[in-house]
Amino acid sequence: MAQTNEGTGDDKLTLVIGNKNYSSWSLRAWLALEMTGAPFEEIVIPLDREETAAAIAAHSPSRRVPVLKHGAFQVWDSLAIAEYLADLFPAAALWPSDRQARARARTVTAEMHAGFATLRKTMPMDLRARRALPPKAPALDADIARICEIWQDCREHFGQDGAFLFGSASIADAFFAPVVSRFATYRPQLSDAAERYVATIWEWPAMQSWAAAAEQEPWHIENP
Ligand SMILES: N[C@@H](CCC(=O)N[C@@H](CS)C(=O)NCC(=O)O)C(=O)O
Repeated sequence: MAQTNEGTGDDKLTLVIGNKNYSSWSLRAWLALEMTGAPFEEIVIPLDREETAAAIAAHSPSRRVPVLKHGAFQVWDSLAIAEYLADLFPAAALWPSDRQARARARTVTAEMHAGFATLRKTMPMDLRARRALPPKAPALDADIARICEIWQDCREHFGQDGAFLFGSASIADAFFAPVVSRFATYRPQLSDAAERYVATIWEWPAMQSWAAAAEQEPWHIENP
């Protein structure tokens, strides 16, 4: 298979994702792609089934979703996909235009991408579900507190009176959207400011259409 679409004229965008109820990494890339306004095809692979690994391997060298195909060219990993889309669609302003706001948006996005292991493990995304909060644990409390601190700090210093972290929706919001879904499922105690940001993300039309599709999915994973 050709490794690039350069010169081929094939500009079709396809996003291969996991099922929407469970795939937190896919949600990030999907929201970034929605923000571009570009038409794209979506291939949904249900996770945690016998055929999942082979189905993903047919599209993704990393054996992980999401993977973006731009013609024959592939980009895997949600952050690399978001960066590729920001390059491809500069007019969509996926990152804030101010240099320091952009640096901060990249910083908190990277922090989300690389961290919060306890929260990921103990509060897996299961968008449709409403569950009891996991047993109290300092590491989980620290993850939740740090996320709320990031939200408050971004809104206070870079929010420009908009409802999103940097005023209007950016890749940073796409990366925190799965946390919002987790908070809706497990209902930890949050500050008023954090609750307002949770509401902003839930009301985001792109998030609503992802959630509506998740509600319709037929698959169920017992212990996601
Ligand atoms: N760092 C990667 C992580 C991707 C990842 O772990 N994806 C999970 C689904 S959310 C996956 O593909 N799991 C493979 C499987 O369940 O077989 C990214 O940001 O895209």
